[in-house]
Amino acid sequence: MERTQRDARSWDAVLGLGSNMGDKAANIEMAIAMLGERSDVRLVARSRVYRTAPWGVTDQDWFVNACVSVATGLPARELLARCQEVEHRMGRVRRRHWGERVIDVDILLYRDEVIAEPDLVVPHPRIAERGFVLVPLADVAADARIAGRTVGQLLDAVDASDVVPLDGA
Ligand code: PH2
Ligand code: MG
Ligand code: MG
Repeated sequence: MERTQRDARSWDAVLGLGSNMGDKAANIEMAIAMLGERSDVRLVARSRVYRTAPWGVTDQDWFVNACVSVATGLPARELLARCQEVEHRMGRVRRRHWGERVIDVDILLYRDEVIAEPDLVVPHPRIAERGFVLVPLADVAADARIAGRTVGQLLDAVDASDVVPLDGA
């Protein structure tokens, strides 16, 4: 995880993580550790960890959000299975759409591929609307392009005032 975001091609995918139940920050750390457990997914860089206001369904507790970039030879679908395995092992229970969860691991970007399948849409379809995704994503992949605009440009266009580093940095 020593490399930084300087070289966008240092990663194959960027994953978004979120938690708003239990020890949220510890859940994010555990998920990151689990994602890097096997040698076929290597952590390249990680974002800061943010406290974020709930988006979409607002009658729920605040979230902790972060991103990691990974190098992997796994196809996107196998990487998705790995993300879901981490969610399952951490005891994720599906309650309501956009609702509370112990951990959520989403594929935000997979190389420069566009994937549109019923259960896998990459780039993640709502990145451009979500400060809680764009702020950590900009930490690891500010120059990545989504539909012709860079992550940094997308971030400039949203109000991210409710996305605050947990460590106060
Ligand atoms: N995830 C959602 C819905 N709303 N809000 C925040 N702040 N963070 C999330 O990770 C999040 C959310 C559905 O995936
Ligand atoms: Mg998800
Ligand atoms: Mg999500």
